[in-house]
Amino acid sequence: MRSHAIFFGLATSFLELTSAHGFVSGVTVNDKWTAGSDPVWFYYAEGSAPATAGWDALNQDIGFIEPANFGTSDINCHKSAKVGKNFIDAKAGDKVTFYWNTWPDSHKGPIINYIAPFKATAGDLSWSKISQDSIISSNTWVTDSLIANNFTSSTTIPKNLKAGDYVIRHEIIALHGATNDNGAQAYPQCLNLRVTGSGKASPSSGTAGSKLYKRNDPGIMFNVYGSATSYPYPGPQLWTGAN
Ligand SMILES: [Cu+2]
Repeated sequence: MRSHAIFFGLATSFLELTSAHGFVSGVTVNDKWTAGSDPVWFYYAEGSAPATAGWDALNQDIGFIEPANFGTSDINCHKSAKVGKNFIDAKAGDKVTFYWNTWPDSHKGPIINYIAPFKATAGDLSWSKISQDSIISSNTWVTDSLIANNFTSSTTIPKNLKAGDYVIRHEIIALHGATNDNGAQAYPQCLNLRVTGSGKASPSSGTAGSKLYKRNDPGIMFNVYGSATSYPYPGPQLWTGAN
């Protein structure tokens, strides 16, 4: 069994050094809060970490998945992720607002949301992209909006999505180093989602996490310091079959 006090102390100092990045501390749907996974879970005594809807991962450095690892299972829900224990309750058509604990100004890039039919193992998830945002206006990115909105970002659950259990994957791809090969940084966050409603549409097929991106995709090797007015989104086309 891990020693709670000693490891919590280490975690606190480690998180202070690296807290410039962030994680999704939770979501709201219709003003109801559901907690996500806090990476500090790792330092709790075995079995005593709080149960949340978020997938726990080995992201205690609040770090990222580098493009060299985009072909691995880690790109699904962050490093060595384990299924969340709770679910966010929502109706098809509801707005889900993600609360990041913080985010650095310098880490501009797109925010992309996916859903997958629920599976308990990251490598079994098959993703359909439901929304994506990037450049708002010259040199202003959706990550700037996130910071301006108290570190929040929202997406809408497709209104005709069939009721059932899903995993929602909310991701920021930071592009501050992306002019270099292997310089982009993916910050995927997964949470379990229980959808109700009378919708009829199921994602017919999705994309395995390990097939979403390649390190030389134009949206992964991208100059964020130029004056681009459009952004070549990486990953599959938007799935609109339940809109
Ligand atoms: Cu960074």
